[in-house]
Amino acid sequence: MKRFLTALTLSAVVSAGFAQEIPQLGNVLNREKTSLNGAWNYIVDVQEEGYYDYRMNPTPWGFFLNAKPQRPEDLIEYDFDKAPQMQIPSDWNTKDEKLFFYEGTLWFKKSFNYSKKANKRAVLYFGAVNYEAYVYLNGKLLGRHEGGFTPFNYDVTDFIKDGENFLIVKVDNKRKKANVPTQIFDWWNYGGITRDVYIIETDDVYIENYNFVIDKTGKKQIYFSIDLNKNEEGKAVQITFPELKINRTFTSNSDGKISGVLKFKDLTLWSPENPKLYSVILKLDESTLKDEIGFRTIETDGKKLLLNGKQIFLRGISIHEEKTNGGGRANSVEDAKQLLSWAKELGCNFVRLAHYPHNEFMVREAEKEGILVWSEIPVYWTIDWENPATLSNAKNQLKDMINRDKNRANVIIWSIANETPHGQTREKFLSQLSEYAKSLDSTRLISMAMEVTSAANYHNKLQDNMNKYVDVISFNQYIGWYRDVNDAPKMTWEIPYNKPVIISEFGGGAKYGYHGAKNQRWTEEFQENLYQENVAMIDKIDGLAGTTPWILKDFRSPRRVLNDVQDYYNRKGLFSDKGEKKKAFYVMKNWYEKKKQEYDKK
Ligand code: GCB
Repeated sequence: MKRFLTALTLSAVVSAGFAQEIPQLGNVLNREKTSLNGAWNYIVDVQEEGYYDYRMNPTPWGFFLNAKPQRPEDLIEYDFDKAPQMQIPSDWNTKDEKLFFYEGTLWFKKSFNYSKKANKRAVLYFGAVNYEAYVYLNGKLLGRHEGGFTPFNYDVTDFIKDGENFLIVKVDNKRKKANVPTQIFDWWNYGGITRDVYIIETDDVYIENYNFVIDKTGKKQIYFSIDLNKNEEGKAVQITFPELKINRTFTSNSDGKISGVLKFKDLTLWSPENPKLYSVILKLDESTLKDEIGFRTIETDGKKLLLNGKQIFLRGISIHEEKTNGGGRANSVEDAKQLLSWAKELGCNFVRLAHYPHNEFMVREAEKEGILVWSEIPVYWTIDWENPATLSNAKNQLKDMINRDKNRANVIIWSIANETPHGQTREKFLSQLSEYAKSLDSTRLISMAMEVTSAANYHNKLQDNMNKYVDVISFNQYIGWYRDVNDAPKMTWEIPYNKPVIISEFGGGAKYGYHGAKNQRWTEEFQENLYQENVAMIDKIDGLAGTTPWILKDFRSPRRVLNDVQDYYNRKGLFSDKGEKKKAFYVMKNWYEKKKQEYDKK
């Protein structure tokens, strides 16, 4: 028998226990916490039976209740405890072969024991869930989150119990026009709880986030700001940088904020050559929060890019967040180390983390290893420019990306889009994103991957009205792949803006181990020749400040269907998906060695 639902009971169920998502907590990795990673049960729910009744109305009897038959005659057509398990964090596509191409809904359940700590708050944190999540604790809805690559958290102090608890997450990665990214994109739509899940234990009043930045004018001082979770006046926060001999205490204003200046005698700036980080300890009441902070400046001077006041060339590579062997979402320190070690072998001092914010391990590991970062939101190709909900979603993802990584010295560029089609609605949308990014963080550079729109008579002119909204002009070009490689030597370039230029993509595909003539598509020789022609061509571009060729390694994409060659991999990697180096790797490596020598002499 189907159960019918009145409007009254539905609203009662949905609103019962609805907890607001709270502002993102910074520096989660160094907070006191309990991990909820590990085995979770999952149910594949193609028609969202666990959410909608047979009239497509949300049902109060959904899977989030984790119901069990109470009497022999009870009908309950699901049982999490009999459902298979999956290790979290992960993507379902590579964890269950039946789900390789699946895009839709899965329900995840984790039962766990918890002992409530006296006078502590409990904050439930997700590093990322792709794409949409409904989160329920002990049968009560905490909230809905949209966007697959940024963290979110709920205050669950009043929902979590001493003893047995169950957490249920409905995850849906169906493609939709209004989403960010939208329906089409050239990477695998890995679904699931793809990053870590924690319960963070905090005091009632805690440090929500903070920021430390060095003075650009060369004065020996650090500007800082600290946000408390509550608007409490007079809370004292002690800031200690032991190595810099800084130990000061400040008190919050009535908005629960503290800002000020810290003077120091001398410090070593963070740089790729010497990625110096300083320990900082923030103490509020009896709780301490530690971090490692680096200081550097990044600015432009006409077409020059200056790191710590000195001209730099960004020897970069684009990277997708995918594991190095067998694919799947990369989500651990080990994954980050592996990917970055390949970038270092190539001679890189810079990575473009395409096309969405990567996990925090990746950014922190790169910081430790002296690798600069371009971080991006998935405003990619044909976004639904006129939809206000799409804009606010993009803004949220931008805010969450910046809030998570604003203390990382290696992040120098926030990218707000990739290869978007020109037009007024796009300009309105992107200019708002750019202004928003600047309002959140005025210490970094803004860019976006643009395209060359006119290339008559081998003359490439970059014309994009968004030029005034970026600090660095970046563009993608595929001469040799989507256009004849023999055109490369004839090409001239005009970038009519007085700003540094990054070639944010160039490249072409090759299947590792496939050899032949240099005009034979998919051979390593074809790709090698393409790279030779490209580096010779782009070296002549006025104001060139860096490149991030496409891409470090072959990555999965549903758009790449050619059997025996692509097999659902985009083959533009310099490494194969298994980590074998293709011939083009050495072309790029040699060119980067040359560029390094050229800039070391400056
Ligand atoms: C691009 C996109 C990138 C694709 C690449 C390709 O311009 O930005 O996401 O994967 O081209 O391989 O065509």
